[in-house]
Amino acid sequence: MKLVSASASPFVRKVRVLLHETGQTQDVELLNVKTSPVATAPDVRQANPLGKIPALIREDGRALFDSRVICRYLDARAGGGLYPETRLWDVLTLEAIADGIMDAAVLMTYEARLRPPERQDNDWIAAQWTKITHALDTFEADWTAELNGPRDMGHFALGCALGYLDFRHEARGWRTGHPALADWFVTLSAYESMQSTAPTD
Ligand code: 99T
Repeated sequence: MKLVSASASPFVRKVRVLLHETGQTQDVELLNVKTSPVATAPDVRQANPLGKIPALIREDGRALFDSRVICRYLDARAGGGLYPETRLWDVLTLEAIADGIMDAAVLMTYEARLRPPERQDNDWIAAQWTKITHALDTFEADWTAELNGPRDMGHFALGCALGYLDFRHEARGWRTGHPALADWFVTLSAYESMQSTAPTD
């Protein structure tokens, strides 16, 4: 199988972390691309009509996307147990919030990188950051028990989201006001799967 990838992408990182955690890194070749919403790489367009990464090209040539579908597929393939039935709806909700943080943070990145300064909308950027801080507040207040329980895909997705905030938006200082989450992230970041998938440009 081939994973259409870029090492800066937190969505791709989720899949790569899952491959490590479930012992499948040898089964998937990374096909690294340079792509953006305004210059979609041909390999990306061919694999995913929405022009987004990750996409997983399976052995029969058919592609899977998006990252949540790929993660569920690969976890099921390996019997990885990262989506435990007994906590499934919490795990999926946690992953959805983590993905939402990534969506907002990636939109902020694109606004700053792809638009000329005079067309950037600071109110819109601030609104994206507000979504992120509300999500972080929710984790700090309501998710401690789940986050300190057995590891699941929701945890790794949140780790990838926080790692992306450090990678692209470090100056905003997400740790301020979120000390429990910051401590939790230190522990999660020590996993080999997280260490070996740290984002790069
Ligand atoms: O929006 C586009 O056209 C291209 N964007 C992407 O491919 C981003 C790359 S992160 N991926 C997604 O937005 C995937 C979202 C989807 N719901 C999923 O897979 O879960 C690149 C970040 C960076 O370079 O800083």
